[in-house]
Amino acid sequence: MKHETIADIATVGDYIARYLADVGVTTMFGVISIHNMPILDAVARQGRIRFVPARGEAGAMNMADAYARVSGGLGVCITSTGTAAGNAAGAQAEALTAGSRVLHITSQVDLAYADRDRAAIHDVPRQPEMLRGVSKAVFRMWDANGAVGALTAAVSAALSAPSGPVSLEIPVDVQRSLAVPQGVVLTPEPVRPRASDAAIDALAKALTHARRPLVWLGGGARDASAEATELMNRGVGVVTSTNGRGTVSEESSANLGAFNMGPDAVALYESCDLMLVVGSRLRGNETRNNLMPLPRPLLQIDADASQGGRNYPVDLFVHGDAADTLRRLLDRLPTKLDTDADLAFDIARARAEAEGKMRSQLGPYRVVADAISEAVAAGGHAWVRDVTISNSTFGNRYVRLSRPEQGVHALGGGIGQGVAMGVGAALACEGAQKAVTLIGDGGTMLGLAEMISAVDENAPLVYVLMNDKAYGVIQNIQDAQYDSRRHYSALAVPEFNTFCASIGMPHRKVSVVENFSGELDAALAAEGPVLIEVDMNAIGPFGEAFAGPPAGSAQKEG
Ligand SMILES: Cc1ncc(C[n+]2csc(CCOP(=O)(O)OP(=O)(O)O)c2C)c(N)n1
Repeated sequence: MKHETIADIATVGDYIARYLADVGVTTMFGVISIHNMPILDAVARQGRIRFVPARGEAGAMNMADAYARVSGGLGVCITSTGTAAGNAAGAQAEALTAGSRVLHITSQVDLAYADRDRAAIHDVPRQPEMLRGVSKAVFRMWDANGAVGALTAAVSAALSAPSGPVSLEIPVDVQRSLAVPQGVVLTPEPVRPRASDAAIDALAKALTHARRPLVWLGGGARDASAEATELMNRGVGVVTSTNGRGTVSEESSANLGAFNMGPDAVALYESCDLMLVVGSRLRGNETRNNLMPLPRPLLQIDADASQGGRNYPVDLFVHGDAADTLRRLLDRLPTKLDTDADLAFDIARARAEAEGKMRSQLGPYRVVADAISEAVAAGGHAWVRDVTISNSTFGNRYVRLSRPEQGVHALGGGIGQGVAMGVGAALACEGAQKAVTLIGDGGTMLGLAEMISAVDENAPLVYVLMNDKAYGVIQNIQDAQYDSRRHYSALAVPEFNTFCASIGMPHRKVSVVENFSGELDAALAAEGPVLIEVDMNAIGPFGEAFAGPPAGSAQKEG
């Protein structure tokens, strides 16, 4: 086949830029370096992809991750060799935890020096091993001939179920080498494991016998919104993990959402006679370290066969893609299951009771929770959260989501990722949508520089900064378990009004909680990023101190 764009596609770097644009990448994030310039120079010359220069690789990776979650497509992050790839590793651990469709393009020293500890600049001799720990898969592009294969393998692996971040090392001399004709670029079709008919027959049989069945949707079910919603409409109750939120709209009365572990949930589970877990790890911090009793029989669908029964013994494990398996299950079920007509009501009541208790725990901050909840529902905004008390209490469950793509949070519990996640989420927002991004002052220190990226990109984004001038949750744990010895937990932070002024980001301060709603409306109406600082020391404490679960049990984001 004629290599029609040979004038533009002189090097492998040019080919990589073209390949990414051809498979639909419109935005990518990273930090430029001598080791990735053949690719980034081509990206700029070709002008088909918006490159977002982050201030650090951790931020770039968080942006790509959040972009992938909100867009439902591929998030691309590009870093340099060694330290730079390492800088992205913490953020990539989060992408791995969440199963995000991220392509991490990193580089390598010249091939003759790679893996040999020859002290080339930027070299880390065991880089693939470092990447392996935080990647679903790791590939290397060895030469120009293999460019199409390496890119296809990496993109396909990132998108295929179970999805996850994939690292692709491209030695810098390979990037610079002459491209060879590779023909037209075709977008790789994600590979999805197909469950056997016998397994789906067994699922159908169990469900038709249940009177009070529940489905528990995890992050692996995010692509199965239509199927899960149809299952609910046929009479199955819904509960989700935090990462599975919005797979079924949380406005539905038969959806308990992520109020999945409190006493009201436990009482509901006791009254149910089947649970079907779809694409969920049943994480320790959402199941009392797997000790919370769940309804029996317990059935599980997962695209990762090795997850079968890992955290709870199951009565039936089905290895398959969530959407495909649920679709074929629906084909076998009657249009209305013979289930208890009170189930939806009982779920709605359990949710209302859990919400009521949570609102009283919030004290004055229920005003903040309500205003955000209303704004996110009205605007269909992305709801991005760092690890802060306000997220552990209301952000993770109370602010209602109607689509899974709205929800972005640090699932693995690492602080400091919210600032950059807000940027990536904002750049994936469409129309009038914005990324409403909840952050704490402590966590913000890790990602502060990416606020400048937000300004540079004019990202449609509202930061809600809960400023208590402390690692609040750590202090609460110190009060509850360490006789109030508050070591290392009151760190100085900038004056945010002057900081914001210096970077050109509008700043609004809320010292009287009743003003929050008006400030949020104004920030949402503005163009580009705005920071609302909630002065928690002026407003006062929560109704109840949040100190995570009791010592010795699974930690909840502490
Ligand atoms: C990367 C990382 N380092 C340390 C921790 C431990 N940790 C959990 S919460 C927290 C404090 C967060 O403070 P802030 O952002 O101010 O939120 P607040 O607790 O005050 O609501 C720390 C240090 C963590 N979860 N992740």
